[in-house]
Amino acid sequence: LPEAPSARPGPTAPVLPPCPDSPPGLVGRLLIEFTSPMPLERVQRENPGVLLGGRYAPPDCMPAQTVAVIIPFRHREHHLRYWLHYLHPILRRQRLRYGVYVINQHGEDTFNRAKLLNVGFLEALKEDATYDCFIFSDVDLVPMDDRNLYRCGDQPRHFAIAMDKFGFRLPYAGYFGGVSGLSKAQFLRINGFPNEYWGWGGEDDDIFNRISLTGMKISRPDIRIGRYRMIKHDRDKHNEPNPQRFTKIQNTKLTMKRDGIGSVRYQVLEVSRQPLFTNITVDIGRPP
Ligand code: UDH
Repeated sequence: LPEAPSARPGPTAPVLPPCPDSPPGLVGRLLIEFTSPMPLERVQRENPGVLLGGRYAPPDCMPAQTVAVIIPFRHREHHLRYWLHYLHPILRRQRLRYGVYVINQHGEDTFNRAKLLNVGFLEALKEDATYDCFIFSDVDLVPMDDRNLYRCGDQPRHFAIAMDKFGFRLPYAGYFGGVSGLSKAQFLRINGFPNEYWGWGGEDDDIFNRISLTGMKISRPDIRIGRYRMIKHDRDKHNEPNPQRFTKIQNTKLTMKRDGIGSVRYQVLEVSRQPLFTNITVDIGRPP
């Protein structure tokens, strides 16, 4: 493979000042809609500063973190185009150094969101060992306010706290779904995410349990800032609600030691650097 374009300055590049803590040039509340056609060529034209593979670094300052955005994926090309259209400009205004990784589950066996996110963590680090913040985002969720900063803090962060489909409220206190972020150290501390949740539901609650059981607390933005639009869609094929999820989330304390980033098994079938994202197609197996 050719070497990935580096988002870091080379040895001759001038030393940049650190990026400011509150990025100037944010616009606040955004108008988000999913009705205009969104060809990929248009999104590419709008984002000339994004490097091959979906990498970006601010030209004028040095961010404190390097952020890998990980998207679990299968058959949602239409959603991905909207996500790229809205998120690249937002992340750029937030002055982030970042890369976008679409982790595409190969085949038609049951979907496994959390396992794909584990794969994303490992594969992003293989590409760039300097990633120290991981944002895990569903492909159909777009923030409605660019003050919802996609970066990591001293506690795991939940970003998608006020989705339109839940009436712009947190559906329950322990909800950790949709878009979340953990530093590398926080992710490793909880042994990553569970690999054994096949089908829809429960994996986000298991992650919440892992965080609580290791003594960490969830950090969240202001409810007025953490608003999201979800692209409406029907239930996907091969991602039926998992009937085991209710019993499984009772057992996180027992399972988290053996099931996680330390035990994930998969086979990468293809890594392809697209203009606005890196696509990683992976065989993650099937439920036992
Ligand atoms: N995902 C895919 N492909 C799939 C399944 C899931 O890409 O086949 C990814 C995608 O990033 C998605 C995320 O996993 O945003 C979460 O899956 P989901 O969107 O199915 O979960 P959500 O809770 O929706 O958002 C549940 C089904 C809602 C049906 C409502 C019908 N009105």
